[in-house]
Amino acid sequence: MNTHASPPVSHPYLTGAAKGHLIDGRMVPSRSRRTFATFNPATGEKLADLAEGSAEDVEHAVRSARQAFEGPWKSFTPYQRQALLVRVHDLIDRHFDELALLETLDMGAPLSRTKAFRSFLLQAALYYASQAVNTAGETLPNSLPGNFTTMSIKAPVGVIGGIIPWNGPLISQWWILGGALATGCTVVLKPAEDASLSVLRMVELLYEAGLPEGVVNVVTGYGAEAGDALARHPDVDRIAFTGSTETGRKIIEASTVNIKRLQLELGGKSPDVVFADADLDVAVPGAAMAVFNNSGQVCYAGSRLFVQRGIQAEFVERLAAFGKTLRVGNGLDPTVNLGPLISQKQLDRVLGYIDVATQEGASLAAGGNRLQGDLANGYFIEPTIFSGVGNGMRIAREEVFGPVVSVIPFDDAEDALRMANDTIYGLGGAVWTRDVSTALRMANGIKSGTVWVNCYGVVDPSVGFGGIRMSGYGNKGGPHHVDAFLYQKNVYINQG
Ligand code: TXE
Repeated sequence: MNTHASPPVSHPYLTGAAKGHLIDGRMVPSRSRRTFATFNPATGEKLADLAEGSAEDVEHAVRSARQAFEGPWKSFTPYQRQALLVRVHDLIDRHFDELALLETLDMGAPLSRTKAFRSFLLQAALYYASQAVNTAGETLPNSLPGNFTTMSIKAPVGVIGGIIPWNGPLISQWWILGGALATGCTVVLKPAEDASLSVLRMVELLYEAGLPEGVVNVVTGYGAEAGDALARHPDVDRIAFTGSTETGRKIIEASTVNIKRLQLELGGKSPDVVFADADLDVAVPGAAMAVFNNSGQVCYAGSRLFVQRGIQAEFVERLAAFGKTLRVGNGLDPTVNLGPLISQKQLDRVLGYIDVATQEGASLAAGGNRLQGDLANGYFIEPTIFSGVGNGMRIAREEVFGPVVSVIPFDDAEDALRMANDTIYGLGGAVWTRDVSTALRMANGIKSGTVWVNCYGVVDPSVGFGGIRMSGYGNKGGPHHVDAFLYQKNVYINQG
């Protein structure tokens, strides 16, 4: 199951002086000159030093974004923004292997996973290019006395603050960049301190494609300082955030300074429901990868696996057998399926939950250990399966964010729905069945922003996804997503 191949790699980011923030189209050091290191979670080795952002750097970046918004970017026509996004598409295509390599080194996801993002990113760039010329307002009827023409026009909301998590920055940043570039907004991105490299590189490519200076800026650094300063900044009009529910709450509080618009995608504890009539040849690997993908570091991971009682024993056995086929190791090896967790902090968190589950009486059916030997310097955990879990146990209620699945038995659709919805979250969810009415009943009944039927985790930029309840609000992707970067201005024209 383990592999530790670590081929030598080189990239300009991995040598030389500390990388700066990207402000006004240029790499600049922190005003404080402070730096921090970013590490490879597969080996524990330092990859690069990055500029540590403070409120002063955020101020600099927001000023640059505001000037660009009011300046050269304002005169870009929709066609010019569309053409720019098409050029960005071509550059992503050309540089994809490099972007994927940086992502794998920085946050550990195996190349086998990051490379699969190629088509997603290319589609996203073209999808948002199509949206650049698709932001029409409306003429509206009115019953006013006299001769009035009334209409709504759509205007860009202004400067967007994008706070990005570490579990997939290559894609995450596009939920912000795409909408902003399509609509004429400008951006300050604050990538996660654990994984900033692919964000810096992507934004360099935007400038190579001809983006005017200051339209997209990146301030690297820690959440409590740089992230908080961005969320609090009075000249930022909207925050797009993906991360923990706890930080989401802080961002809501900080945003009250100037009543910012918000899109928040937070934690989850998504239900994945397998009925006895499901095609198990599809459902077993599907349900396994619903939670093991990216070593469980996925917001909509199907971490509560409800299995109909009659097939539970067989299902757990097959799940464990499938888990054994997964290769865990350094993601530079193209045959690896699962990489490390991002950090010691996340490793401690996941191991802590494994202990709690055992203490609460769940049965460990597979895994449960940190990998040792050649992989001991990285943060690797075996794919872990708990069976006999109760929906009230902490392992079934709190987001683990690791390759840990809780198998919970259910009797019928009503029972499954009751437990599926007994959570504070509402991000993803799935049903595996051959019966159309069962599928529809669950799709209608599961309270979450997305429900998958006989599949898990597929996301298309033109459809998108988002959460409800404590998983946040606002869509990422789809036409309504682009709308969130625009505000509606109602115009009344008195024609006398
Ligand atoms: O998240 P944080 P962490 C969940 C997951 C994980 C847990 C903790 O359960 O185990 O969160 O991860 C920035 N103001 N998710 O600690 O802190 C931070 O720098 C402004 C789910 O990494 O939410 C980073 O850029 N920004 C998730 C981003 O917020 C702040 C993805 C996310 O970090 C800030 C990641 C502040 N006060 C974690 N504090 C998902 N939904 O996919 C931190 N940040």
